[in-house]
Amino acid sequence: MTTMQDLATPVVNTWCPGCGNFGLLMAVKRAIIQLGLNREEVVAVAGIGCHGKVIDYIKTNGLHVIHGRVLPAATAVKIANPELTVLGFAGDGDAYNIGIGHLPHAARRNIDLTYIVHDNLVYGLTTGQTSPTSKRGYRSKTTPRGSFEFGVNPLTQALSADASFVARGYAGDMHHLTEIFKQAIAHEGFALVDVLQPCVAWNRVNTYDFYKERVYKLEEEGHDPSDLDEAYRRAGEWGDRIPIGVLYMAEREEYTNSFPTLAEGPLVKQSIEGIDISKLLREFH
Ligand SMILES: Cc1ncc(C[n+]2csc(CCOP(=O)(O)OP(=O)(O)O)c2C)c(N)n1
Ligand code: SF4
Ligand SMILES: [Mg+2]
Repeated sequence: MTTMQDLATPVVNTWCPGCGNFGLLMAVKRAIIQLGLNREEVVAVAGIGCHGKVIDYIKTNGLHVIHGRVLPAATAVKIANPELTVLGFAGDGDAYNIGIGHLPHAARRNIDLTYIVHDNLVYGLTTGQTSPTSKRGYRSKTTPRGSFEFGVNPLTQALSADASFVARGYAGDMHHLTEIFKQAIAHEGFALVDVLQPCVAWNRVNTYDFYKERVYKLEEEGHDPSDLDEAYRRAGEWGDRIPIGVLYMAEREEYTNSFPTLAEGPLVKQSIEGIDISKLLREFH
């Protein structure tokens, strides 16, 4: 049985006091423990940004990749060994700017990954620039007169890419977020969990107070996650009311289950005896 102690690391945490990442991290740990996962069988893949430090603070396998490339790296890990639980951690800049091209492909493949986006609606690590999810009118050092672009809506993006699991969580409600993570990890296929994660250092608009007044739980309003039309409608809500919970969930064939090379088991367990890779290696000389 995995415990909180097992998942602790000796690394000093450098997130700002009060950062929403703390609630998110705790919810991930609780989900791993409550699902009975072994830390040796979990791989956390993280991008570059404040969010990326998450893998320093959780004792599972960890892979810190370049900005925007969480999904390709996580996909490779899952293909190499589908027996692993693969969690991708990205920022809103990471996932929806430089990395957005990977989202529809992971979604249409329905590869069994849980993609957790720390959505603070700002570039945190690089000191507060406007991000792709920043709302129109958002003022920062890169948009001092207010952004005149409309923000990306991650939920409608994922729905239109045929993602089989789409959810939004809130880092200020750790218990609720834990339940969402548990469902996302248990879901056999690609799962996006966009997490509203207050950045107390730079984002003075989307604060804990802002969300406290607005978030409501989908399940408390009888939302049916199998209803795609309704999922789209709820995904469009932002303003006085912001939904959190599972918007959409569907059963669909998972990618590695139909991957021909994996029919004989995970690649890492297949014998490479008698396979000549010298020609391939020469290409890298
Ligand atoms: C290819 C590349 N482009 C740009 C950067 C610079 N950079 C580092 S983190 C970052 C954005 C961070 O914002 P986000 O992804 O939202 O993460 P947060 O810090 O908010 O968690 C950028 C642009 C980089 N490291 N690599
Ligand atoms: S800059 Fe923002 S996102 Fe980064 S650690 Fe500080 S509060 Fe958190
Ligand atoms: Mg960010």
